[in-house]
Amino acid sequence: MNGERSFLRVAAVSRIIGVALGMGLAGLSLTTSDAAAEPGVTVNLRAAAAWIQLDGSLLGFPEVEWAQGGADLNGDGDAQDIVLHLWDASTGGTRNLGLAIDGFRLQGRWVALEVREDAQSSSDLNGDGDAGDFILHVFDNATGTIANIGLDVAAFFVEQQGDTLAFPVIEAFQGRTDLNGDGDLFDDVLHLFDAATGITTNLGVPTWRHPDQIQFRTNALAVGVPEITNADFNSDGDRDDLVLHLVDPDTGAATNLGLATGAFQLGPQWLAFIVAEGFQARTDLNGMEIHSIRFSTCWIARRTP
Ligand SMILES: [Ca+2]
Ligand SMILES: [Ca+2]
Ligand SMILES: [Ca+2]
Ligand SMILES: [Ca+2]
Repeated sequence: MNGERSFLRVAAVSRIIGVALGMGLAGLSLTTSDAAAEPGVTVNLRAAAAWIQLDGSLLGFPEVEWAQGGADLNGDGDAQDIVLHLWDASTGGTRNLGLAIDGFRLQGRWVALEVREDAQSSSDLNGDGDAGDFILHVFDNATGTIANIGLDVAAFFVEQQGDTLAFPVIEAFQGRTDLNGDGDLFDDVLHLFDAATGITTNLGVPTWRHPDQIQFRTNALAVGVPEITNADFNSDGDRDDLVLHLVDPDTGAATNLGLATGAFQLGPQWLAFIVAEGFQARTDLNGMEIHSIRFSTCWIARRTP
């Protein structure tokens, strides 16, 4: 399971920030000065960072304890953790969140971070009786407070729209709980967290932990739903497909488009996606009768206002 998590983490990190995991373990040395972030001045944060993500003026970087003089940055008595720090270029201040993480995502006011139970004093942060989970926390950069959401989530797949965060919760790690009610424990199930109210909602829609398979825009979520642990959503006689669904974040209602897709993009006005004939009942969708999974047909739909 850790191998799976590591693979997903590397893929997601590369996508989000374009920096390979592990780069900078010997120290972040971008700079010539310790001065504040004035125009034309580079600043050395003097922190060994595992990777970085910048959103606006806020820079997030997990600091590596063993590469930072053996400092115990999360106060758990060892120097084996990577601990999330935030640096605000508008103030020059660095904040140590004091939590050992596996991933994080900066999006505006809210910072989603995935705290490792085993690296955080072996604490059971989701209350499921073990200390092997990676638990979603949300930091409020406006107030400086942090909330434990108590759910096992891969933070790299958190999407945000305003104050609402959308993410998959992993059944197998969340107390082995069947979160979509289909009788198995194999699913990653879409949830929402309203950071303004603190309310979590289980939408019951299975998702796939892969880049861009959850996309969140105003009043809509586009989700690639895997058939393999669920049902034949595109009615082509197999359960090998990833089938595009649209979910209303307000009501939780899911609309199955009944089409196999791997690539899609949800914008403010349009939904564009690719349908592979080979995954769609080997149907000729462009009048050329090739039925390829490699050469696919492009589709676009206008969203309702
Ligand atoms: Ca430590
Ligand atoms: Ca636990
Ligand atoms: Ca299930
Ligand atoms: Ca199918």
